[in-house]
Amino acid sequence: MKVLILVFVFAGLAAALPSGPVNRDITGAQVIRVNPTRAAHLHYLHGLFMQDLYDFWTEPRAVGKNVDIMAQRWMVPVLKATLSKVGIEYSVIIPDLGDLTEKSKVANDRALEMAKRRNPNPKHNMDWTAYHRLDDLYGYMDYLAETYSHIVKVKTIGKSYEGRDMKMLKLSNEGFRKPIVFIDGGIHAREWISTATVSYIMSQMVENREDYPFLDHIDIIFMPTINPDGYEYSHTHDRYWRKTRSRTGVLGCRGVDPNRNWDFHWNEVGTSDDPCSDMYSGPEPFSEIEMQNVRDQLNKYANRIKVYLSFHAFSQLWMYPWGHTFALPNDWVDLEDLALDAVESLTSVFGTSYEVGSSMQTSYAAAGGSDDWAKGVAGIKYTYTVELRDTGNFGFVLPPGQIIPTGMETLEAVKTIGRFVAST
Ligand code: 0X9
Ligand code: ZN
Repeated sequence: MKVLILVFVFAGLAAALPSGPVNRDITGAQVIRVNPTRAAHLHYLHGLFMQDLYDFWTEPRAVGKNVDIMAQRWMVPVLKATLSKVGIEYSVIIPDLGDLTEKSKVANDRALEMAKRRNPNPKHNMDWTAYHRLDDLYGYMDYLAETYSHIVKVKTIGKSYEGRDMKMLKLSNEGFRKPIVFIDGGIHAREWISTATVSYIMSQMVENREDYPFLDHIDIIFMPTINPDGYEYSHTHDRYWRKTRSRTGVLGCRGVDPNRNWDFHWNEVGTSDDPCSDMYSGPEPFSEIEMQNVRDQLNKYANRIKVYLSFHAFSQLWMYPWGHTFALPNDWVDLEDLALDAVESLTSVFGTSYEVGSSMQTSYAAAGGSDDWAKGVAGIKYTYTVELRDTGNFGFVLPPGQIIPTGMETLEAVKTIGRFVAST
């Protein structure tokens, strides 16, 4: 009885507080895995997800598919009691997120230190044995532009809200207007593996250009992080920060979910009007300067961009539009075919398996994503959102030792796409 009363007190308290991760404290927080075995479970979890009281690391997708929920310490008993009450079984996959985060920070700092010490090239600090800060990444992009000036151009396409550069690298041997593959990463700050993977692929293709003959026929644009403020904040303050860092007018609740901010069916589904929410779509479409900057580049090159790839983490999904409706684009078979080929190449490296399908089918409803806009407004035929490793064992804190393997396998997928574009 006492427990029950406590649960209600906690639940009441939770409802009275602003939702979302205000001053997120992860000391003693847990990540809890549930497996909805019935449609009713899924429905219930979806309701919980929409309440925005917890950080859903993976959203309710389908019966039989795990859902990982992060609960802050004081909400853990509430969540467990809630799940038990409705008969949903759960297991604790991360018993102390604060502890794990601290350990992974120590491991990454050590890896960074070692990378610096062993640095084979004094002209930059970048490597892929650790997750690097923005300065190292940008220093490396500038180094590539200087060293490979015949094929690389690095441009600052604008500034972020907090005044950081937004750098874009174009790999091209110019000559004529070739088709383009546009690749971005880091739209969600905490998804570090996406920034690291895009920069890995960029590095391989620039520094070993001769191994990629299809580059004679296509150009590739790389933007390893399109949310630089969020990325830095996730290194310095809150490892699980997802959004931009713009002021919202609500004290203590900054940022907009940049992947809910694009002007295509904006704010229709899977979004929030609450500035404290991690899915806040913003006061209006393209309220975020960073997304305006990327939009302008996509518009600029729209008739040459054949494939738009946006890398995220995690869940191992290769998704095509739409994210705002269950309906499929008319040409979905073409998109699915290319995705299946890309995933086959990826899997051939280490056996990592990916699921392929539309965003709505494979994950959940979410309008205002860059992929939907790139197809629906910019008219780019092949647009994909890729959720990289893993499937939840480490989630956002994927150990740095997995950066290179993730990069290697994803590179194979991008090569398949590059060859396809070059041959059409
Ligand atoms: O919700 C998102 O923005 C993406 N998942 S994540 O866990 N990385 O946040 C999926 C986006 C899929 N595309 C659309 N819904 N348009
Ligand atoms: Zn994401």
